[in-house]
Amino acid sequence: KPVRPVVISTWQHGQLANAKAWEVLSAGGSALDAAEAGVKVTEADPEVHTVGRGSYPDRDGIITLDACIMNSAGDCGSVAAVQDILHPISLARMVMERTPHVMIVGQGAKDFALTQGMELTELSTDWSREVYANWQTKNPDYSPPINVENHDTIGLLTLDEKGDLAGACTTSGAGFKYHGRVGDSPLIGAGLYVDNEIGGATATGWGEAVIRACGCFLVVEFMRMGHSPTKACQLAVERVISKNPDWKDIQVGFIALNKAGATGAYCIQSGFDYAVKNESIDNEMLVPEFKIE
Ligand code: SD4
Repeated sequence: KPVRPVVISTWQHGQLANAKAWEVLSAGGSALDAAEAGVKVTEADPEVHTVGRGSYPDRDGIITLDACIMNSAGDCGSVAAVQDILHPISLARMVMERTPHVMIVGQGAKDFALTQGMELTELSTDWSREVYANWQTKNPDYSPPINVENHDTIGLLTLDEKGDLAGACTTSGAGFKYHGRVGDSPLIGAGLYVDNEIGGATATGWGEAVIRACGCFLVVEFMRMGHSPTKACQLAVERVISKNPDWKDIQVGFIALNKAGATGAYCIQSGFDYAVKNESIDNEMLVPEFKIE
């Protein structure tokens, strides 16, 4: 009998992404198509300043994007530090489906996009130019911003009516990062991981801390050991904490979805929320448990 579909995604912008993903799932679409369609909404929205067009630039004033995608067969595709591409998630899917590779970065990713018929898009907006000008005057000596507001990735996980799982993750990364810096979000196992036998997980927050712990792979492995999605996210956050002495100054959050359709999340500190849409939760914002106030 058909499985009840589920969509879960990070932050407030997850609601619009979930609505789109749900449309795809309700029409019998695949988890993969739903995940891609969902996060494309966020990528195209210039009001979301941490994903796609109209994002925070890097410290050279350039918007560079990271994204990855994974399907139920365990295939994955990823792009990092890519410029002038409106939908890095679709480009990541093309890497997965049309090349023998998993990850293509920088100029190579942009060149590949052009060969696949994608067009270049101006990603800067008046807002992103202004925020950069302000940042330059206030930060003559650069130091990376540690916490929260300027890095709200969208990670989205789907379960379709066939019972297959998929996930997508896309971001402009940490605001005012070094040019060429790559975070966790396009790294399979760090910012996203899906194992169709077990479940999927995706991350948000300070990517360097997530990478050190192989965060999302770890969440899935904890689910494999029998833990609930919430408990698995908690255990992974505890691992992140143990590997990052500065953990009190950073945010890291995980969300997870298991094969049975159960969802959960956990984060280091308050301030993170996520959106769930399934047969009983109508795209509500939920607040995970966290380690410290
Ligand atoms: C990064 N993890 O590039 C991303 C940013 C993010 O919520 O998730 N923000 O480090």
